[in-house]
Amino acid sequence: MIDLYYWPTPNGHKVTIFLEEAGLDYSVHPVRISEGEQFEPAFLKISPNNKIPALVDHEPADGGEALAVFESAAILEYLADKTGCFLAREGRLRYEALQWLHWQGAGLSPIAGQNFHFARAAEERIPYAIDRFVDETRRLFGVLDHQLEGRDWIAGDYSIADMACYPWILPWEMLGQDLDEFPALEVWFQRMCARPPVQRAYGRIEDYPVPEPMARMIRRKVLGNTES
Ligand SMILES: N[C@@H](CCC(=O)N[C@@H](CS)C(=O)NCC(=O)O)C(=O)O
Repeated sequence: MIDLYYWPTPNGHKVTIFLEEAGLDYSVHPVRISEGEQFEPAFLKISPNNKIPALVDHEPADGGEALAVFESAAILEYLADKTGCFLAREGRLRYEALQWLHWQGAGLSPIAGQNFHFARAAEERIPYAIDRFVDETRRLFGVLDHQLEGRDWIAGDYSIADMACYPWILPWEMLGQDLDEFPALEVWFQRMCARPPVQRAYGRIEDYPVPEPMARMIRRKVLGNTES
């Protein structure tokens, strides 16, 4: 059994997508990050950087004691290696997927996160910061669009690279972007939205107090709810 420490944010969705795709048994432990639960000592033992997602695997592949893993990219790599799914075990395709996994971990996710913060969450409006992160998000969307030209998935077969990038492409309007400018990215995005495990992962939002603009957007784009 896997214990997942989670809140329905883009970094949280990356892991529920994998768990749903692989059909693994998991139990969700909500960490209310807006209420400071990520700073509780018990959680810090699992995730010392005070962030979700994190997991504890009670049946690790080496048969040893329960194993805790934090950082969404590390979790995806761990689960892929454990199950043998969604990441080549060796060879070039493994490194192709890993480079895009790390590209999103070092670039797309933190830049999009800062974009979201300065454009939508910060109390003070700082045009320089907003412009910087919106422009850099646009550049990164362009890089991924270019990679997807002539490909169904980011790196060979469907992989943890796709699962990791998707949650930060999904809120493109909130990030000041227009997917019409990125045709290959848009087609890939629709391909991701159509996957039932992705829809199951995002269906979890109904059990959480996800703020309305975000919840409406997820219902419309992923869950196919035309009324919201
Ligand atoms: N690099 C980390 C980022 C995780 C992250 O930023 N998590 C946010 C939610 S999306 C969080 O837990 N924030 C709480 C805090 O910073 O105190 C990962 O990919 O797992």
